[in-house]
Amino acid sequence: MKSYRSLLVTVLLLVISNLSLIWATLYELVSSSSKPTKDPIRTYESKFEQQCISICARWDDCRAYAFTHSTVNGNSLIRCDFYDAIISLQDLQRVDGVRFFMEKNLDCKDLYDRGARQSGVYMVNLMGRQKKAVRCNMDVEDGGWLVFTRRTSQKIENFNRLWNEYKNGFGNMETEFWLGNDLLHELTKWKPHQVFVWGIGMNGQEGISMHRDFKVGSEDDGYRLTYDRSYIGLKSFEKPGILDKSHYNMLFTTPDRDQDPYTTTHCGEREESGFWYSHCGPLKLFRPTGIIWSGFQTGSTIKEVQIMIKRQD
Ligand SMILES: [Ca+2]
Repeated sequence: MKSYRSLLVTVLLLVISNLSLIWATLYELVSSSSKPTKDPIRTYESKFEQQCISICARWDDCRAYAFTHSTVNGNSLIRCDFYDAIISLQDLQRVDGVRFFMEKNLDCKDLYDRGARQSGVYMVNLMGRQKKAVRCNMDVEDGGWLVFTRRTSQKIENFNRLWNEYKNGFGNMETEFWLGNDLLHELTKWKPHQVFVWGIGMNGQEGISMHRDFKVGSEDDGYRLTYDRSYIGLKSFEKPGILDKSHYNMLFTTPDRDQDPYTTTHCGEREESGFWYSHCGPLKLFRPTGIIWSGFQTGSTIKEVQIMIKRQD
């Protein structure tokens, strides 16, 4: 009888530890020294961290938890704060000794589908294999867009960069940046994506270009750019985009690598930035002097441009 009981206890412990393992894979550590600025929906005190995980996993409205471990008068105390919303990195405050966990999300689309509505920088588990902070645009066209480059009239970032810098990415997600061509290739190889080029003028007028099946080739193929050339029109915008006319099937060009088909000119050198140039192209986002998107608005009158991608349904 005694051995039967101990077997039962062992089996139960095994089941519990396996469940905890399954639950643990639902969350990931976002920060080891911060917690959300907003108030938790519930708080729980426990002796084991696993309890916090399993409670959050059981509640449909639990999206994240902060875990605080402290010792009071020699007694170990664990406090779990639960949150019902996905938290962006801007909404975290530094608090030593608090670890913050969030549901695993593969990309900005996952975040949007789970209720995130604020554009900003989020920690995601990209493609299920790479933990990375990415900028998500949740405002335009049903949200869930992963921004791969952003340029504003403030011209903060230097885009006059070399092949390897465009390959690996550079800049600051809060301001201006280029996510990286290797990552663009991996993402668009992983799942079909649509692309959305969005710009806004100083007068508030918006211009866009939107296409399905956006793909960036491998480095060996010069990061060749392809997409469905039919334009997806949207009523909220006045003018169609122009990405399809000049950039289709172009290889990536940087100031140190000329792959554009303009035989007498090196567009990367002339424009002092990288892009899928053809005849130096109508879309010049990164000139040191400002953004040019001919057919939309010219010169420095453009306030901001973002190019973003989203996993297709
Ligand atoms: Ca050339």
